[in-house]
Amino acid sequence: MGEAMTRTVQPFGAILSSATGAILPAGPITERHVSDMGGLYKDETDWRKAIDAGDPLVYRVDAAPVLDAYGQLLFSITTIEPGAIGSEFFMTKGHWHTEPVGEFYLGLSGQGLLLLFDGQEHLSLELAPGTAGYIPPGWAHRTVNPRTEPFRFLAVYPGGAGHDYERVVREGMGARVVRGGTTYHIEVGLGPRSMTSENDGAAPPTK
Ligand code: M6P
Ligand code: ZN
Repeated sequence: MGEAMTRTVQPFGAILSSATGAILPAGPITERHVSDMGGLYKDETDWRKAIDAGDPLVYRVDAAPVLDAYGQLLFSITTIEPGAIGSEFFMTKGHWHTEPVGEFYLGLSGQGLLLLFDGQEHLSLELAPGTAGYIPPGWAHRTVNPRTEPFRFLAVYPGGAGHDYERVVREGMGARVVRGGTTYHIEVGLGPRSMTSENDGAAPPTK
């Protein structure tokens, strides 16, 4: 009685660096290289060439030391390096949550795009320092760096959210971000590798 909840994590303060992406105290760090992105890029030949050319780092996730359990709030900084595979910019794998829970992103440095896909409709939002993106339950999410400097953002999401990466490999994200114009072009299409060209750009950042 009285033991309202098991306290699995003590309260703590943290320092978040928008310059390096580090979180102190540090939790798990995940690095994804080109070779970790199988089945995700439009052009598999270019993807293999990039692996042969040194398999560079695409992004890194610095997580805070919070237990991934129901009731907790996980937070992390993702740093996406500048770069592209063929014409398609460096990006995260992207995932659906396996539980019906949302997520919150806040741009920290550089500028990037948040792609959202509910299985039918896709949306893209620009993220810049001070710009937030809200991801409702049921929307797959991927971030992309179409610029020439690293793109960093903070993510906050509930413990136990679960990450379904396979569905993104199977269904794609409804859109791809490729080189085009002065910055980028958004190619629209449902299948992971069946794309038709459409509109340029995305919603402008709210400054
Ligand atoms: C954000 C969050 C994390 C995610 C990371 C990289 O930090 O959404 O949950 O792991 O981005 O994205 P992905 O897991 O799709 O590779
Ligand atoms: Zn997520």
